[in-house]
Amino acid sequence: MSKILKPKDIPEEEFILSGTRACSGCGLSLAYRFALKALGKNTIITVPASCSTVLHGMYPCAAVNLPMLNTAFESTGASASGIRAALNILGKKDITVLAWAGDGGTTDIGIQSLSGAAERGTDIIYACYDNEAYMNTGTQRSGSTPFGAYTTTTPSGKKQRRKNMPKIMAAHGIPYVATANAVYPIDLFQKFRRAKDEFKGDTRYIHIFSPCPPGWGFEPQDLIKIGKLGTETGIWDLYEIINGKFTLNNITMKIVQGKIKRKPVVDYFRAQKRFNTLSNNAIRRIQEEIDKKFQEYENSFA
Ligand SMILES: Cc1ncc(C[n+]2csc(CCOP(=O)(O)OP(=O)(O)O)c2C)c(N)n1
Ligand code: SF4
Ligand SMILES: [Mg+2]
Repeated sequence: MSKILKPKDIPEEEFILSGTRACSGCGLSLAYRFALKALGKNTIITVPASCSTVLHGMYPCAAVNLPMLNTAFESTGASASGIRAALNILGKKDITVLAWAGDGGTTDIGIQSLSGAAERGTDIIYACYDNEAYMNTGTQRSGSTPFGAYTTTTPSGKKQRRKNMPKIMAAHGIPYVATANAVYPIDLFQKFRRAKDEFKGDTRYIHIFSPCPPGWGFEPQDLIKIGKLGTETGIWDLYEIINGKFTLNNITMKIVQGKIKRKPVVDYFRAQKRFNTLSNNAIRRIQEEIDKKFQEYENSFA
């Protein structure tokens, strides 16, 4: 990534007002705050049914100080495409259209309209904040719930692997795909800025790791600790895919370069109640997979 920003480079202007209805310690709220700071006031947002609609509050009030359209669960890509088309007819090409959706709304029910928008190269930024389940409706499994996680529909732990949604989006040939982590807000800010300024005119996709205290089973004050463990253990990697070229960033790159020591995955799993049924054997197997992935990274980047 180009120049690394410092906290003083982040604008003070806020687009989320105080008093949202999100839970304490919500990763989604933190990510949203910094994404909107990066995009600025010339932005229209569209959001499907999700915790984000809860965060926004009930009509006629809204916790977000920008134009925002609620849309049906499956329709975020289509809704963003429609807003873009209307703005283009009005000659307002400088306005950014942000689609902001959860993992259920993105990897499951909304994947068709997102895929269509990306195939058309629609000029939007689509962000999936991934709390790894259907949280708004009480923690049901999604296509992005990781192996072994408890949800109300996987009471003994999910038996399947998650979808790799960023790679699915990269396969559409769009120019900018990135991952981010809510607890690294400067990295996240920089990726939204980059998407806005450097790749305008095409579909851009950012997938954000967004820890959720009630859904994952940790205390709200541990948001930053849990979020960091996700990346420090190699479970959630930070990368960009720019015009098809894959690059690691930030903590993940530092681990690969040997500047930071990678932590064992057991630290991440044992800090969350949702993994209570994950056996030690399963954790060992996941550790081996992560080690293998990092060996491949080292072969390419170290
Ligand atoms: C067609 C349809 N099916 C089901 C629902 C109920 N519903 C509303 S939000 C939601 C879960 C959303 O999960 P996700 O997209 O991951 O966002 P999160 O709540 O986790 O932020 C569901 C199932 C709906 N609104 N519309
Ligand atoms: S359930 Fe999780 S994602 Fe939803 S508002 Fe609460 S902390 Fe945030
Ligand atoms: Mg979710």
